[in-house]
Amino acid sequence: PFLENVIQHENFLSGKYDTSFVDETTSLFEFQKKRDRGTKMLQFIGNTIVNGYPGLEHQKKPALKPPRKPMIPYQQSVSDGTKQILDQQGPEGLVNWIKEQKQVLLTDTTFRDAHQSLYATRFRTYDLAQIAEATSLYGADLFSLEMWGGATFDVSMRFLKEDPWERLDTLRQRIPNVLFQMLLRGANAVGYKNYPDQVIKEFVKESAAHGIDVFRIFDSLNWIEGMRLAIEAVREAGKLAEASICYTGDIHDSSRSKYNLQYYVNMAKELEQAGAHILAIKDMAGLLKPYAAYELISALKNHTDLPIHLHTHDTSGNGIAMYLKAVEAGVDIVDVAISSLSGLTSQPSLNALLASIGPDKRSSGLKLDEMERLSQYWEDVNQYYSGFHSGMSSSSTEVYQHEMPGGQYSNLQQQAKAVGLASRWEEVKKMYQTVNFMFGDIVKVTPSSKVVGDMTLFMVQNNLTEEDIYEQGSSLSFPDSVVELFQGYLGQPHGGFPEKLQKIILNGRDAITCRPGELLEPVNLEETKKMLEKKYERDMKEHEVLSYLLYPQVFEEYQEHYATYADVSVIETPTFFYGLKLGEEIAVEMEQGKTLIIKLVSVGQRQADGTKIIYFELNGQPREVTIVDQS
Ligand code: 3PY
Ligand code: ZN
Repeated sequence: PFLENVIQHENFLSGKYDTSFVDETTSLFEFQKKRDRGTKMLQFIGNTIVNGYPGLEHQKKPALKPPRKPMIPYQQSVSDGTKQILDQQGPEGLVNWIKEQKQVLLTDTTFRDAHQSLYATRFRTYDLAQIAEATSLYGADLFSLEMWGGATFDVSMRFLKEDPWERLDTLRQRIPNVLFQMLLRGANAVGYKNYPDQVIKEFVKESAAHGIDVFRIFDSLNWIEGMRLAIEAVREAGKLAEASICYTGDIHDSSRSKYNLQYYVNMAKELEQAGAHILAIKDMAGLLKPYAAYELISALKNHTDLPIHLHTHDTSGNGIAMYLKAVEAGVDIVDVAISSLSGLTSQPSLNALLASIGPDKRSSGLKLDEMERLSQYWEDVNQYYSGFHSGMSSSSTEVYQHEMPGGQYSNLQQQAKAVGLASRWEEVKKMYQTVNFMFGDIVKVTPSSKVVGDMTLFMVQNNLTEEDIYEQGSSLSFPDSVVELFQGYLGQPHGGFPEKLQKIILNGRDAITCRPGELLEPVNLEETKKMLEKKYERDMKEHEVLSYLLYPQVFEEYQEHYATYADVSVIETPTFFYGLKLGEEIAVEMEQGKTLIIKLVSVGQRQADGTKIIYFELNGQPREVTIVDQS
């Protein structure tokens, strides 16, 4: 205000005094940006109180009790684990160690696939971090923790408004002993489309530098050409390349010979040749049945020298039975989730598997009572996220028909709801199966599964049958993702695309058969970094540049959110989703040693201009914020 008075003063305006130094000294006009994180946070909480959290029914804050957390003795030190073996002996040393183990090794997927598959990936770093130390202590005998990649990258920025890299750093700091594992969608990285080669290479390098040890790499069409670059990048980073075969169909169903035992054996050999350290069987939908598993694992053990890591989803309810047969056949590692986040579209229960293997036979060093304590924590945390639950309440062998990946089930449901098809979910599942066969019986896993899902919603929404597609053909405007799949931009499916449908969908457009990465415009990381630094007027970290390159719009929206509301990842989850109740008080630790005490005092009436004033106390001082009521 003082400066304003000066520059509006008549003597100043008339130029009576020499004020040219004001013009020449630009630093006079560089004001420190107001960085009141407290007010920004109140804006966020106020907005949630007035408008609700996107995607959740706007409802009163439910009564949510704090989670039961295992008590850990102060300064209890954790035992060394697989992380130390990798760091000391390198990938080959670790592979040899795996082969020497008599017990079946376990990967805990609780931090990634379990909540991706049950709660639309919405678990926040806040809740993962709270249990990280106990997980490190009790889980020292785990093979790995799958805790990153897949949908977590996108969802954390897009919906949770937090930085996925910070999640990785936070957990790495708290869990120093167990290998960290991520899911990498080959040339699609953690996205839904192919990225330029250099982005893939840099992404792997940066993820490794932030603490990822095991990269489970897959291609959504089982196309090995789409995986080679990632395998090489992981090897170069000195980490473990776990190359996957995505399992689809049923090797025991003679009417569907496209994906038979020989197909999988051939693929395993090719992956071994391509440089895999470990072979993953990625049964993303949970289609592998117990006796088929015995046969498949036995055959792969006979034909390759690689340790085998088996992943499944318990959608049918056959998960534990299947694992027991796989253990009998000599599988090296299996994926399980802590009991309260297991079952249904998630992984089979870690606790149940431990109990069923027993102490004598291929048993791991994990203790059931300690796993139960971890499970209690998650049982309580689940209630925060109940609004995102898939709604599936019992296992169902229906999955053997629709073949929908566990990680897609709750997401497709949300998508269907968003386009007004919630009441037609049964139809959606049937159509998903139809679309799979129209597409030539393809492997369905992100992103190919998303394309099948997009085509499914398109057909149900427009009341189109399979016949309609062939009859109305080129007059239809197919979803972009469907066109791109048939153009070859996600790679090539086993056996090629069905020609008739491809012709209809392409409608004169070209298709490619080479690796999309060869055609994509290379990106210049340095220039992108400079551009972002200019735009946001601050230094950009390498990993931020990568977040931008993978998801430009999501990254920009996240930056905007951060500028408006500051770092909301520090707010406890019930408040993040539901705001505060009248009179409720919470403590928010902004950073170590800096805590804000926030209390909601009252919520004003809606005013003529459509806003509401929310009255808080911030560290005992009255503060109010004005929020636009969007209802
Ligand atoms: C993902 O890619 O996110 C998956 O979980 C695939 O199964
Ligand atoms: Zn999975």
